[in-house]
Amino acid sequence: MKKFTNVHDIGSLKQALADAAEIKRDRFAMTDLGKNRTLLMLFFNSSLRTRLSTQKAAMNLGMNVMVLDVNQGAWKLETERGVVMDGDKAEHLLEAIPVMACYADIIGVRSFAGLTDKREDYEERVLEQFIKYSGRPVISMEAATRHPLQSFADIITIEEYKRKERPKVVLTWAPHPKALPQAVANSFAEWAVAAGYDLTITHPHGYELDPAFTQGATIEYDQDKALAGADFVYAKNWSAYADPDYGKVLSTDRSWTIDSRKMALTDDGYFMHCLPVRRNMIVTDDVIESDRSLVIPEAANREISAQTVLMRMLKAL
Ligand code: AN0
Ligand code: CP
Repeated sequence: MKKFTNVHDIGSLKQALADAAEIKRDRFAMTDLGKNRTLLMLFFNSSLRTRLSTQKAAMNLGMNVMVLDVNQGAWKLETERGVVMDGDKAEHLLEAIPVMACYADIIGVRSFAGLTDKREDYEERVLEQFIKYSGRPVISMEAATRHPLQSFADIITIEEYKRKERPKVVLTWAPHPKALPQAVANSFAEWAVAAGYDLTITHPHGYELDPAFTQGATIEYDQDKALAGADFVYAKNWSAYADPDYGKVLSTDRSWTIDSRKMALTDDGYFMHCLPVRRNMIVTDDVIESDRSLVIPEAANREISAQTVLMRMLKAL
């Protein structure tokens, strides 16, 4: 595997889930595979889970790991070609990428959507430059439009907890004070459809996602109706996608917060969120602390999704 940026890069999802299950049974079965191989993880944005779980996955495979926080200690990087670099950015990505590639066998990149220029975000300009100019396998550790390591971990988790072959999965928008990317929601929808789940997406008017990600899902604007009979409730905030409001917060309506009344509409459903989560905005304390909450198993499966991807990349080196 030369890149991991979306569900299609993984090939057969069924096979990927089988590989993940095998890794989960014994995550130390391949401690020699990554010997003398180096993973470079590059963060343009903050992270807790992605940083730790991906590093742990690499260590399980015997890899060496280097982590660079671009905004803390590295030169600030210009990402657009043709810019007169007379501002605060001291280095261009077009030099930085091949330099970093000299030191790494696999490169992971986190680069969120800027949420000001929709075209720039949806063309994945930063991630695509890494793919094009590094000559190394590239892993998206959340890019502008998708978060595939998270979605893969979410699907692994649903497979572990589902009680029927084709569960009803509800992706619901929930309020948040700041503008967040659509990446987690886009990606979850893409993977849930690929997994063959009965997916319903619910959000206030104005929060429609890019239809490229939601084909195969049912859109229901009434959150209570959407939640009826759900096996899994996947909450997430995202900012508006549609023009002219791209990247804006249109609502912080807390009637969309997932609470115990809403969970009671489900079929004894599980609560999911990728974390980090703002309690009592996205979800109430009692729901996230309940025995139906899968937020910790999801986070634990981030190690498994990352190790599955790294294993495949190492085998293809
Ligand atoms: C990020 C997002 O919504 O994309 C990362 C989630 C994994 N969340 C925040 O910035 C709070
Ligand atoms: N879920 C997730 O990707 O978390 P981090 O932003 O902490 O890495």
